[in-house]
Amino acid sequence: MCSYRTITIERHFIDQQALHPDATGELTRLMHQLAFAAKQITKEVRSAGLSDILGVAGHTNIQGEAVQKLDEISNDVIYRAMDHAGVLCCMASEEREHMIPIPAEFHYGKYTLAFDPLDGSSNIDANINVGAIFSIHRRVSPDNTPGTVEDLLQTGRKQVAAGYIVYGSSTMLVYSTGHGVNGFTLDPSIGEFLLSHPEMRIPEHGKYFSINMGNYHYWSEGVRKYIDHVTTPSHEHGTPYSSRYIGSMIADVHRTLLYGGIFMYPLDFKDPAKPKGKLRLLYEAAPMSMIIEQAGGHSTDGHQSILDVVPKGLHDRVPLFVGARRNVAELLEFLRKYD
Ligand code: P6P
Repeated sequence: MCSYRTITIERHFIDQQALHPDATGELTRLMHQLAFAAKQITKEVRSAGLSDILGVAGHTNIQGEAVQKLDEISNDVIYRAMDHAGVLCCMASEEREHMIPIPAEFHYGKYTLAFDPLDGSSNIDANINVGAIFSIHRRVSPDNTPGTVEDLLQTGRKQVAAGYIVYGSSTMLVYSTGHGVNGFTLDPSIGEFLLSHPEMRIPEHGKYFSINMGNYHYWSEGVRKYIDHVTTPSHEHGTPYSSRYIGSMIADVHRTLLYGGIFMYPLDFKDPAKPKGKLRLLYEAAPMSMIIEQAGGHSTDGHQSILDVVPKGLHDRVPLFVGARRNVAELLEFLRKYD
């Protein structure tokens, strides 16, 4: 009987594929290519402090943010791992304004990939956890033709698979195809992702809240009242909770998945250029929400599940409240009462 530690991610993909008799193996190949890209980016991230790839690349992206050199490297590694694989009809990246087509010389596959190649990249120089987030949909346009933006603009509920790769004390790949959540840790000595966190479940509740407190005076009354609640000592309510905020969504949500609590990036009135909040729907909020909901948690924009928000553009932003079911329910009570 092999232990979890010896189940490689490749074997897990094969086992998952066996659950779908009509599977063609395209999704398996897609996930395998993502795992390969993760190993390549791990090598770059681990050596970033020793090679001239820290710091900014000298230009800004569609978001108006300074592009980090590792952003570009990670974006290119994922693109080159996927463009020829014959499993995608198009892609979208945080680092590219428009849809990324599959070159005409390659087969057009039946899936789309939207990704944030390096979330939290502004923290790279401080050696803080960063990572990639990915979202996969089944195309809606005819097979064997070039993909279209409509193939990408689908709700999170329709994701075929989603997940993230976090480069921390170790490299972890966490993903779901709609049948629960599994986490794999890269064993650098053999270059394999091994099943380290089978069937991940988020606790029902947690005494952690994660939010950028510097924006307190820009939030709605409901959000401020909730934060006042979780920071006010009360034996009855078991408060105050502990505050945890890394400033890399991928790391903050990964911790929330493991320990419970809630991560929040509400709509704030600080930046008129971001009337819908800061985080992007397609390749940040929706994939991370699929993971949390598949693990038994909940995710909302304050009004509806993130997974039901219909994207209108590749870089739509949404307010995000995601975490343990009881923590999110508690937050929603304050929004309903005060907003
Ligand atoms: P702030 C990183 O730049 C990011 O997009 C998310 O990963 C993170 O949660 C958020 O921005 C942090 O934003 O305004 O708190 O610095």
